[in-house]
Amino acid sequence: MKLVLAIVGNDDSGMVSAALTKEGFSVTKLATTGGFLKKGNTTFIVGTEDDKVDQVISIIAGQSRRRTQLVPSTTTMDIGVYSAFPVEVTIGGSTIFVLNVDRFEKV
Ligand code: 2BA
Repeated sequence: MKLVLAIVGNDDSGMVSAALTKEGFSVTKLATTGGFLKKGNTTFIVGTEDDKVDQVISIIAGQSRRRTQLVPSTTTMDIGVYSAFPVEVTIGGSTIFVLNVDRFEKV
């Protein structure tokens, strides 16, 4: 048995949670915070059989893939004019750890 720990951005966590649950995986969600950016993210804990780990990773990747998005940005010019232009930013992406489970019990 394996334990999948997946750190997912909060924007994608709802979709990841819904997709994992729909496919029958038991999921625990922790509200976590990235140490570098101090932004909220969600850590998923999924205990599953070895042969289902790839499916879990594929579901998480499918719902949280790293992608780019155009966001509006403004700048002030010397003559006091505001200029609006779109800036491409990278969003999404997940960090996934797979750990061996020595023992699993529900009592
Ligand atoms: P990512 O590498 O995609 O990491 C996103 C979040 O995943 C991290 O949030 C952290 O919560 C978790 N994470 C990633 N790698 C981890 C690991 N090896 N162990 C435990 N948790 C891990 P943040 O720490 O806020 O980082 C946000 C983004 O800032 C990172 O995106 C990375 O692009 C950048 N970053 C992180 N630490 C950095 C550093 N020391 N120097 C430069 N850039 C850094």
